[in-house]
Amino acid sequence: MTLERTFSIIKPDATRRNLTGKINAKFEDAGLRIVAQKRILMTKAQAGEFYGVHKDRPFYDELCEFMSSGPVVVQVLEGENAIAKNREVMGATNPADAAAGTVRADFAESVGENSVHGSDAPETAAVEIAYFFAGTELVG
Ligand code: DAT
Ligand code: MG
Repeated sequence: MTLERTFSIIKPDATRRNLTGKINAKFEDAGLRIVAQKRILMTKAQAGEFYGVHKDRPFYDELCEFMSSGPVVVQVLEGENAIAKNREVMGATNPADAAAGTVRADFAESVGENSVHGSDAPETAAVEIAYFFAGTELVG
């Protein structure tokens, strides 16, 4: 069995509604282990750097504003095929398209305020984990 790690964020719309536990239960029920986790407040500049890949998209400013509008929970999830599995549990970006039972179908408020972030590939997972966590903070 090969364990993989992915990076996840529980976004401000979800922490505001006290949904951290309910979202974590979905991750754990799917076989993902939370091997690191902390609640932080991102600055707009930090959100901008994190989402730099989207800097030319029309929603970039709104996204950075939103991601720094309240506390987020940054976390590292570990499991078999963790990246794909987490994307499955998250559901589609737009909650209107998200499959029943996914985090976004159950909790997201809109395409912008969609409750969770999850890495989309091994390379981005590695960069995103290192952006928020030191190796010593990950306890498998
Ligand atoms: P995902 O979060 O599913 O990986 P993404 O990487 O394409 O989606 O976009 C990053 C975030 O940007 C997304 O979670 C919410 C926001 N976003 C994407 N498309 C948007 C849109 N059309 N309008 C507003 N916000 C959007
Ligand atoms: Mg993405």
